[in-house]
Amino acid sequence: MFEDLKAPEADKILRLMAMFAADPRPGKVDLGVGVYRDPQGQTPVMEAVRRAETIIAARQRTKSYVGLAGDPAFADALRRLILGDAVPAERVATCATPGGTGAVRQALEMVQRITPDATIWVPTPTWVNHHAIIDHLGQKSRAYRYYDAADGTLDREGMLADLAQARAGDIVLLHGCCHNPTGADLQPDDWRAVGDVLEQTGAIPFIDIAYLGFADGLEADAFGTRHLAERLSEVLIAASCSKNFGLYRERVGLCMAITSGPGPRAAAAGLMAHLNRQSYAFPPDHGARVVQVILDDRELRGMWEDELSLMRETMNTNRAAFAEALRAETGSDRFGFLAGQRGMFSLIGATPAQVETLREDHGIYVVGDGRLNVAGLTKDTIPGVARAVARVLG
Ligand code: PLP
Ligand code: TYF
Repeated sequence: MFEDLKAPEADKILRLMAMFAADPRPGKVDLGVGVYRDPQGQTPVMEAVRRAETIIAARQRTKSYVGLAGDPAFADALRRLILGDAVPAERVATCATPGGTGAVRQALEMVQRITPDATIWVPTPTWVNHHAIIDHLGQKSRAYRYYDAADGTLDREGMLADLAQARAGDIVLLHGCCHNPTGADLQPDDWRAVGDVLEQTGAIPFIDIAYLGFADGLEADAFGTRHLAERLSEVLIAASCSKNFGLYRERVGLCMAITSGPGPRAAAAGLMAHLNRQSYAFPPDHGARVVQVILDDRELRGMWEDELSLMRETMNTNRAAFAEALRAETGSDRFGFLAGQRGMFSLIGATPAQVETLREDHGIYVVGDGRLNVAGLTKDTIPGVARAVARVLG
């Protein structure tokens, strides 16, 4: 059966990760895959996570199965973190998934099951896995304008004009905060305008929120999600704890469906559990339990929030320092937009050839579309990276 098989094209971000690992040059700099790094260049286990794991190790008496939708206490804690009291729990169906990617997959599977003719509206650009999963499921998709590359900001007018063309029941994919790959986010006023368009068209938002707490703080970063949750009767949400809890390999995600009331909620919850069953039955529990223990314990939660704030400050400090170094190198404000964007990623506007030169000649690893992970920078690497970017992008 495998004789004539052609392997599908590999994920370009993960391919870059392998190339970086194989590069023997000592001065190489990884600005590729979306992993947070501290000022020493490490991705440590967060202290709150370590403590929660100690508590779990001491108290856990069984590793028996939990349930198809995962632990309800985890779902409840993460729902409250993201949604606050924007919607009553009786309207929200939840199901734990392997990572945010699993939540994206399960949400889109639900759409496929319920409304196979729906068009999925995706921002240009968006995370590569959005396209990969939508194409895998054979869903119809349409691009909406999102990013104004000329000044590194949201193309608000283009976005609203395109989304006005969505039909009732279509799905509009939005990034909750820290847009991947542009770092250009919707501001409260933009969320309100998107809410207006969704109300007018009857399209349903699908919010992918993988970086809560990485932009301006837990409350500020949840604004858009909560705003739409308050206004609309139906919202899909895919949440990840990979980044903000540093639990990448544990695979912690939650799929949420806000419904109009208890009846539809029960049906959606049933469908989610069913979809988990078809794919892998029980979602991973360890990382989800770590998140629940942290969120439900005052001391651990405070510790986690402090650590998260430090991570956010590191990224925002890197942004300002990198923009400043590029200003000094280029004598222009061409890269000034980097300081105003949020999250791990920004597009530096490099062509594929320039990305290759950065890698081959300077040992600087940036994703092929010119996406750079600002968390991969440190005080020591910023001057060299800025010099190389200025020279190569000349
Ligand atoms: N959605 C977006 C936009 C992402 O950038 C990521 C990457 O981390 C995810 C979802 C989910 O990641 P994971 O499956 O590792 O939780
Ligand atoms: O965009 C990123 O770098 C992260 C990590 O298939 C990631 O979101 C990259 C590729 C992938 C899954 C996760």
